[in-house]
Amino acid sequence: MKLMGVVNVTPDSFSDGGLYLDPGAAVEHGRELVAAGATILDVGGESTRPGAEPVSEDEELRRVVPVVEGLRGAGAEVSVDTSKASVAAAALAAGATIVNDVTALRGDPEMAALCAERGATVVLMHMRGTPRTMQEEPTYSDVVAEVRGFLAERVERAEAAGIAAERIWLDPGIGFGKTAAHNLELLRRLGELRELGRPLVVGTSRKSFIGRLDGSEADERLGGTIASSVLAAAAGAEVLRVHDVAEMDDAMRLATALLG
Ligand code: PMM
Repeated sequence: MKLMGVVNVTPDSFSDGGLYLDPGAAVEHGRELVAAGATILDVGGESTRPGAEPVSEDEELRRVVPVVEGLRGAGAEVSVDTSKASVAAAALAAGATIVNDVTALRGDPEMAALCAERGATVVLMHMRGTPRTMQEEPTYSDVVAEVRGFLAERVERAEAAGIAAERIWLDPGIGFGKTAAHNLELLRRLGELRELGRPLVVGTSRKSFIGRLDGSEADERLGGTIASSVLAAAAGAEVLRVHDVAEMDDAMRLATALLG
């Protein structure tokens, strides 16, 4: 199990927007997350919160590249959270090894070939619609079957583009075009996604479905984040994408000792 610490270099991410917009502050934060137990740092320059507007390529490059450069050699693998091939290319050149693409290679026609050519690991995430529209009444007949079918199709596309099977990780996209009930169903039946045979990444950290259940605001969702992430790990998630790495690392040590 690996902890992927979130380093958002954005003014508007839902729980930490604007905190680390300065590259120095973002690098410092990333180093703290490594000290706290992160083995992957996910650097993102475009907010994907519900309703978010896209950012320009220039702006995303300006935000992301200095932070990836600053975190090279910090003791963790660096992942770039982007759906733009130009941003991924610059981040890979600056030391990133993982491309975390919330569009699962659908956002930019150049992305799959780039990842194949550079030998990057790719995270393929399920999302219904786009961040601007995704929370407009999402409906599924069987959310787990649909997410599974989508991810299976994206794996085929990625492999057809030349991305090695062992470099493909999958993510159900908690909160991306899903109601609270859909998110719970996906977490409860995570085992069905393991049948795809790829490592699973799960990101519940501070998300609104937790607030729907316990009434918490984004900065009060640590308990729900930990409970959902520990259970996801117990169900087979290999990478947990979280903001609160120190607390998550403590919880996982205990959970691992108990569950083996
Ligand atoms: N969630 C967010 C952003 N990127 N990437 C993956 N692979 N999985 C996620 O669940 C995910 C993601 C939104 O959270 P943030 O705005 O706090 O970064």
